[in-house]
Amino acid sequence: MILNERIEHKGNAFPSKVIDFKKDVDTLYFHSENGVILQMTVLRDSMLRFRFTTDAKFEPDFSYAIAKEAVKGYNKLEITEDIEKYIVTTSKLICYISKEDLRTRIYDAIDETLISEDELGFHWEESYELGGNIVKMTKSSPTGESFYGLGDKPEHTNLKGKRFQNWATDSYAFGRNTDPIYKAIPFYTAIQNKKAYGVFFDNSFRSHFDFCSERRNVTSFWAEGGEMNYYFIYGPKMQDVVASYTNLTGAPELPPLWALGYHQCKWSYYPESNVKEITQKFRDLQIPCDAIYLDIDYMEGFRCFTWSKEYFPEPKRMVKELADDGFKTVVIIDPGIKIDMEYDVFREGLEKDYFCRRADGPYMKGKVWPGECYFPDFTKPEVREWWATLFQGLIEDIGVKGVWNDMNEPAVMDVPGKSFPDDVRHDYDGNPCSHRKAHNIYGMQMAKATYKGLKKYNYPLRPFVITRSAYSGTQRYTSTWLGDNVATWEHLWIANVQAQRMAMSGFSFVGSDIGGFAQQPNGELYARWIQLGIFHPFCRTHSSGDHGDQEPWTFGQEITDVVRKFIEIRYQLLPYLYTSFYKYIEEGIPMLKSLVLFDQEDAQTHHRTDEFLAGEHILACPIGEPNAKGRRMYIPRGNWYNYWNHEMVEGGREMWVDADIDSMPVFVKEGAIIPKYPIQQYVGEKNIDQLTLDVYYKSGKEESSVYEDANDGYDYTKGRFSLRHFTVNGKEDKLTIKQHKSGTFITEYETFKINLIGLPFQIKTVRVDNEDINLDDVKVGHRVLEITKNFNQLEVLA
Ligand code: MIG
Repeated sequence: MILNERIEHKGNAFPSKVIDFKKDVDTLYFHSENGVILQMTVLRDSMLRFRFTTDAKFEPDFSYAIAKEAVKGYNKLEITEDIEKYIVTTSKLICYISKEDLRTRIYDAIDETLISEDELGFHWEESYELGGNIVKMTKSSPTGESFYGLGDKPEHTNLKGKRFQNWATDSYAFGRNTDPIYKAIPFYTAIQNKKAYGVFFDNSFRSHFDFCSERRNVTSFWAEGGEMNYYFIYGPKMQDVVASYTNLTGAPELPPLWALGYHQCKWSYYPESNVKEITQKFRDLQIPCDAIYLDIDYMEGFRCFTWSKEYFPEPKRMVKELADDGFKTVVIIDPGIKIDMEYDVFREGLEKDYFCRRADGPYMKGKVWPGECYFPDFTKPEVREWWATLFQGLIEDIGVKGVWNDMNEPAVMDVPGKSFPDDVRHDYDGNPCSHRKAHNIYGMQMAKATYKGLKKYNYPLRPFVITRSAYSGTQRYTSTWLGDNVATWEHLWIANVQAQRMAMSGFSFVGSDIGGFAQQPNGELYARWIQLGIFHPFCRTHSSGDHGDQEPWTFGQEITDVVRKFIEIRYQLLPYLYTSFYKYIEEGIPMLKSLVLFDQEDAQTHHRTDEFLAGEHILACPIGEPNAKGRRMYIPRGNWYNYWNHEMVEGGREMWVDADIDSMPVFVKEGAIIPKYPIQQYVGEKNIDQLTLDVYYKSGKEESSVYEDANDGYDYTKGRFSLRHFTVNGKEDKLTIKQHKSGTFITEYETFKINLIGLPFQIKTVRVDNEDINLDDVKVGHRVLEITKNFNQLEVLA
């Protein structure tokens, strides 16, 4: 095969000629003369893992990212060779491995187009000071290739032409060019010739990605230690790449339904009377809300797992009273444990030797909110078990329903690097290492330990955890927010792209601090941000509180009404959001889809940032500037109904959409069925005695589903759920809705209220399961029917 002439780079070493090849079931080993081994595993027909060592031997294979349940198995694995290369063929991919230098080329097995090709390929630089290698990979990138993903980068959706690094960093008031910030998710998807593939570089050291920034036609990624260890994931659909990555790194369990409600937070609501005042105001003003947060001031001197006697003298009573009013209490827990011999958590951690140590033995001492602290080594299983037990008081006894993990990058105040020094030691689940390797997974392991605690003490109900820092795979344990943003219009844009990017990075349960954390928004900005926020899987207002109030009623009557209207829409859409969560955990389908993810074939979508799909069928686009009466936006291909006036628009073009302050551009895909609940002030306030189905007529077919269960608990894992699958099929004079239900959960409502939107004819006949029924019995309005929920087939005829 003809590969680019190898360029010798100063200081870099390269694999030499292959001298040996072995196969062990799904794994192939290619040994080169100079001690490099490429271990290539065929995980699936469309997923290959590449792992290199330069020392003739591999270290134990250990990763925090990979899910135990990840699907493995392929239909075809064939290995052949010719003079210059080995050829590995699966049913989806053909991979060439050069005998000269281990460079690879990957082709689509079906149409044999080239998908990805090593440029310099794997190479490395020895790191004498620190030991090990800086491991590097470069791949050729044809003009026209686009790049997406990489977690929380506050940047344009398309990463082409830019360079990033992954090193979890506390980033108060970060901006559009700040990199890195809180999360480290070394996974990207590329689209080339309308075909998508992904690369997951599973290396927890500080890593770097260069998307044609240094050299125009080269993409590279490297890490400051560890192994060159990456997964190549083929689509060709971007959604399939993301779904495979999500399967590989794991999906969460279903959250309790209330967690998809609206949450109110501030640093800080205290004392108790202030908390009560806030929650009461929600009920008085009839603004739905499910969760109230307590920030660090609820503790006694910022000691985790304690309560301020002054501000919260009787937490159990308070939490219960809040719960009686429909509010779930969520409390913050930071990693820093105050050095204080009178403090039992500290004493126990010290006695049991659970805190991180410096290389030469002393404890890792750092200043955070409580003052000087030690920090648990969450990378040690025993420490995670211990941490989990600490939640008994908060959860089992006091009745707290959710825990918020902050500062877990980990953040340390007033020190260079704002975190632990590199020499700090970690157990890394029995693979002892320095902080260089453990830094990026520290927050993840803290969130995991917290999740374990909640799962244990909240059982049989579901845990709810929210974390600030994360590595790939963290989505298995927790939701996340996007850190300390700012109350500016630019940050509204950032929140939008960050949330989309997180979703396409396998982490859907995400939301921003609505209104901005630092500074105070004006009413207009707050309202526009709420409009965006109701479409994010996690929907919470949070602010630092230093700059004034930030509650739905802070900005006067007009804004309060707008905010209420949109939060009410979120509550109506709960079954829709819940269904998209279900699809996310079952199939890995991201809950938010950037347009490129929705329709990669349309090159127009490759550079769009603002428009996105929430779930399968709703297209939304926030208003991103003041005084707007609407905006221009790109409507993706297909026909869409304007959510507000039901006018149909044809997509594949940019257009102006009206949206005064009380509105926002929202469209529904034709053929969709959008399920709705009545407005509730909190989840469970009402019995759902009717499910509304908004049916958007389409000439042709479209599928929708509605997932429901007991809204909490684990019975759903034993089949106690209700999954309705609907197929809408529209003709000129007839609309058919087929329903197929699976699962053993019996939803409590008796009827569906069916709104037939865009129906192009007058209803003359209604047929349920092949029987004509009396129109007067089912017609409750112009194009509104009330039908028993048990129908298999509903036909509406002209
Ligand atoms: O140093 O707990 O991102 O959400 O309100 C600041 C106080 C610590 C940072 C979090 C923010 C939280 C705040 N915390």
